Order: sequence, then structure tokens, then C-alpha cells
Amino acid sequence: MTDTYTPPKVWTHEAGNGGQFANINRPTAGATHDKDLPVGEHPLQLYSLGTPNGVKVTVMLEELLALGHSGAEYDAWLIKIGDGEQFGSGFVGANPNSKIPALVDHSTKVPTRVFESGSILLYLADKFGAFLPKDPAKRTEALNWLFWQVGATPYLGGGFGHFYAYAPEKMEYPIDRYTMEVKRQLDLLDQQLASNQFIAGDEYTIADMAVWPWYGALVRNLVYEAAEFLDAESYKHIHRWTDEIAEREPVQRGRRVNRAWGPEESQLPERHSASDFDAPPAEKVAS
Ligand SMILES: N[C@@H](CCC(=O)N[C@@H](CS)C(=O)NCC(=O)O)C(=O)O
Repeated sequence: MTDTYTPPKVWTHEAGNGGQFANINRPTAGATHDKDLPVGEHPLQLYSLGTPNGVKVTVMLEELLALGHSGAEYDAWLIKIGDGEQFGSGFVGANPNSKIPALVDHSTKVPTRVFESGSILLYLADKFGAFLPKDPAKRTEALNWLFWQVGATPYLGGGFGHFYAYAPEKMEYPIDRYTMEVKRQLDLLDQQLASNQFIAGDEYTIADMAVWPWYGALVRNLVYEAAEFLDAESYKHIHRWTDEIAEREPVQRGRRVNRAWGPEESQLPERHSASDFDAPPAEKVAS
């Protein structure tokens, strides 16, 4: 590194020191404006965006519906995080951490708020008794990998992805540090998937739903354009698993929900019923 930085005694927030995300980053929590959340007709109300963390939940909901759990019908509302909608008072009420996804379950006596994608997956798995093995040892193994994902992926997204793809300039030190860790994570997953069909064994679980939108997308070059840099081709078992999951119809539906970019046919900014997937493009655009 040619440039060095001497931190001041006390850090101060200056406009622009959040890089590409300067307009939404701020050092305080809480609402910035009053705005109620819309509520549709289904028991489950999802406030989200089709990023990997959002896709985990929409895949789970579509999988539950495909299994015949009609109680998993949901309204999915678009939260435009680039416009700061996660700081509206209604959203902050659903998730004080101001990040998508947030779910509100209106089927309980008092509506239950659920935030953090891992917590939402676990809540839904327990509520419907699906995608989490009943056998205690297998359940624990699935939860091991679910919590692994929640803890590991910030190194991929907030660390590697940020410095490799988004930082205003390329810096060797953080890119090296996070590349090392991400490649270690990929090798771990590859070894695990060499001897297991799914992440936690022989059953498809919420652990697969948590890991796939991130690491599947990474090896398929759908995030950060880093597949070549990471030699993603070499993780053969991750590729096998990624393709297998991508073929599932509920996964194909779930990855479209709350997506408001990319090819027209891949988008479904809001979802209020199963028939929305077949709606003509003009009717799909969230107002
Ligand atoms: N640990 C959280 C992470 C959620 C998260 O980082 N969401 C991002 C989009 S993928 C977000 O809402 N960012 C808006 C912001 O940081 O203001 C989870 O798994 O739910």
C-alpha cells in the first residue's frame, strides 16, 4: 500500500465516507421518517428485496407453498434500501436493525415480528414443521450450518465483496485478507458437499436455503464478478449442489420475488398471489 491513514482521536461521520453506500450508511440506529408499512390480506407479510438475504426467505415461502402449506401464503412488499426505505418508522418497528428481510406474522394473537434472515428461516421451519429434520442430531447439524452461514457470510459480502467490487479504490491488504477467508469458506463447503448431497446431510433444509443464494451465486459469477479471481471453477461439488438447487421450481419462483432489476422476466417486485408470477410485465412493477 502506498497510502497510509492515521485515524483521528475520535472518528466523525462525514458525508461521503461510506463509499458507494454513503447515501444510506449512517452511524446511528432508528427511524429517520414516519412511514407505515402496507399490510395485505395474507397471514405473512414480508418486507424485503431480492438480494441474497431476501431470496433465502422467498425461496422458503415458495417451498412451503409447494409442499401444500397454504398458511404460508404471503404478501411480499418491496423495500428500496437504496432510497432509505428501511429507515421508515413502520419498517424499523418490524426490524429495529433496519435491514431487509423483515417478516410480520399476523396469524398470531398479537402480530409477531421476525427479523434476521436466519431467524426467519428457523421461525418458518418450526411453524410449519418443514425443512428442518425432526431427529435431534440432524436438526442440530442443519442449525450448525444455518448459523455458520449467518456468521460466515459477512466476510464474503461486507469484507470480500465490499473491497473487491465496491470500494472506491482497490487495496491489496483487505482484498488479500478477505480472499483468503472466502476461499477457505469455499473449500469448507466443497469438502462438505463432496460427501453429502445437501449442506447438512441427505435432506434439503433451511441450511441449503441460507447458503445457496450467497455461495451458489458466487461460484456462478452472479455476485461481485469474482468467479475467475476466486478460481470458482475448481469447487466442483459446490457447482453440483448449486445446479441441483437451481432446478427446483420453488427456488426459481422465490428468486424472482422482490427483484426489481435485471431481465424483465426475472423480476417480480411485489408478490401477493401465486398468479402474480404469470402477470404481464406492466402489472408486475411496484408502484
Ligand atoms: N444479518 C442480516 C443481514 C441483512 C442485510 O444485510 N440486509 C441488507 C441487504 S442484503 C440491507 O438491508 N441493507 C440495508 C442497509 O444496510 O441499510 C440478515 O441475515 O437478515
